Amino acid sequence: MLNIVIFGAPGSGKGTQSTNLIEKYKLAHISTGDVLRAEKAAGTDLGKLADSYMSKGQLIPDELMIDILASVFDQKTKSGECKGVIFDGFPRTIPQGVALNEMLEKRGQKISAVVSLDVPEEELIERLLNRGKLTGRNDDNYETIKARLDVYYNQTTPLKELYEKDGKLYSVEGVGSVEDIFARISTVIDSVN
Ligand code: B4P
Repeated sequence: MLNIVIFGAPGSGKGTQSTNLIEKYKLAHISTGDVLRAEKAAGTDLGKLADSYMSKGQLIPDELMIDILASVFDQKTKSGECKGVIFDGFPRTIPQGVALNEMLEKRGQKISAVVSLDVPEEELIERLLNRGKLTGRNDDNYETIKARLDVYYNQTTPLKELYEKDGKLYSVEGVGSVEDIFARISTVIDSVN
């Protein structure tokens, strides 16, 4: 199984690139952000709780996210038709990274590659402000974007060291056209596939 983690700051293009990657490589898409937004839209208790963190640019507590992960993974891979999974927005903390490794190990699998999209902060802010204008997403406003970036630098980037040590980290320039970036990521995936 091809298990790809797509890694990067908010607005780095994780969701955008995942949409194309799942088509090309026949992967299931696990976007924890999408899972939480769907819960919010359905008005569930989890959705209400998640929104109270997301609207402030904070992460949902690890225990909750880790619980959700295994059930979403099993549900998305049960048909047996997909050739692997793209993890979009998970892991975001070291405990989530450890939990992902353990979950895959239990199922006789491992991470194939971690693709990190590098985008300068000014561009991230511009992209997210634009998306906020287009979609009205309540975490795409300047104050919340700044909080999300702080969370990314403090809680998420330490994962890079972990994956670098494992020899799994591939940094990709995340600026340019969506197609060019897709081609760069494809080169990485082809090299581990
Ligand atoms: P996510 O839904 O994961 O959202 P994101 O990181 O903000 O955005 P993403 O990176 O997918 O967006 P994209 O660049 O594709 O998380 C939202 C929130 O959910 C988090 O803040 C947190 O509260 C919570 N959450 C999620 N997972 C969690 C976890 N594991 N643990 C705890 N909490 C969790 O797109 C951004 C914009 O850029 C788009 O408008 C796009 O069109 C544009 N764009 C993309 N590529 C471009 C390019 N090449 N050039 C120009 N624009 C581009």
